[in-house]
Amino acid sequence: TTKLKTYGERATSLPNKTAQELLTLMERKKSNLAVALDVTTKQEFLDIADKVGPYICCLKVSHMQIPSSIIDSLKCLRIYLDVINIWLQESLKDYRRVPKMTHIDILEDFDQDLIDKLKKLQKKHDFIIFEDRKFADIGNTVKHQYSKGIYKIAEWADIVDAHAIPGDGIITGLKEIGLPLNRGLLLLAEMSSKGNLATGAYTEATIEMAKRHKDFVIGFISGKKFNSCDELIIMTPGISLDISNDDLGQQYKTPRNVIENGSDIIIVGRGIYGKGKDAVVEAQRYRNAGWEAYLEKLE
Ligand code: 5FU
Repeated sequence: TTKLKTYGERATSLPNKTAQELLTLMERKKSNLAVALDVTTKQEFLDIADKVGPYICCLKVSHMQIPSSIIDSLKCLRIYLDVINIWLQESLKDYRRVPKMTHIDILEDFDQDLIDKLKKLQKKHDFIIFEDRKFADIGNTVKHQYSKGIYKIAEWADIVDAHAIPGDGIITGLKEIGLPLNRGLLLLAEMSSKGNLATGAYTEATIEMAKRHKDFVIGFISGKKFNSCDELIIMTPGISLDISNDDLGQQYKTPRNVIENGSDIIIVGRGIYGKGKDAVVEAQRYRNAGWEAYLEKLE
């Protein structure tokens, strides 16, 4: 059997700059740990990011919380929209079904301070930022969701992810924005939650889609490596050293379980910052578990 390549050796096998940077910094920091920072206040977010920063290769952000000042503006906007809606209902009596679709994340206001501080922490600790946005719409819509609105995700997130369900257009749309900025995309080929539908033929079709966009798609969210594109990066959520599930369908495996199956990066959330946990102690524990499993695989 041929010897497995190290993260560093694989860095040059991918055309995408973010992928190269990620693999290189994993080797440099000796870490294949990503932290999923699902907390709801800015202070908590920045505190934990600073604490775990030295031990991680990637910080995963989940749809930033909206500050209360913006919620207030949104409430005003909603009243305004309601008025328009009543007017529309009146004027379009013949057309009974007035569409009420919103893309709230295309609104233009955001406190830039959090992003500025996050970028400073990124410089200080040297990690990649992954916004787990899970885009899932047509190319033209996701393009706007990626670059505009409150969050302007493309300006600060090195990596984002997308569902394959809309077809190739979702990648083409995101690519128009992301590629000129050297960003990378992950496709959700599998999910960790109980009863999820990303299996079998869906997973296979997702892999084929990734292969058609190797300049921009750097890998997958999945629990295992896929033989037909083993150079792509596999990031795996649903990781715990202590428990096997939560109350809402999450299913956990250990770092060793998934790295043996070809995962490159373990994504850990509540296992690190959950109730009663010391984030520094846990980040070190998961980082060691992930790195040891990787070294064993290389042998
Ligand atoms: F795509 C996926 C998935 O299939 N499972 C996940 O759990 C994403 N996730 C994310 O990983 C989820 O949204 C959380 O941000 C994180 C797991 O957090 P935990 O606290 O370690 O369960």
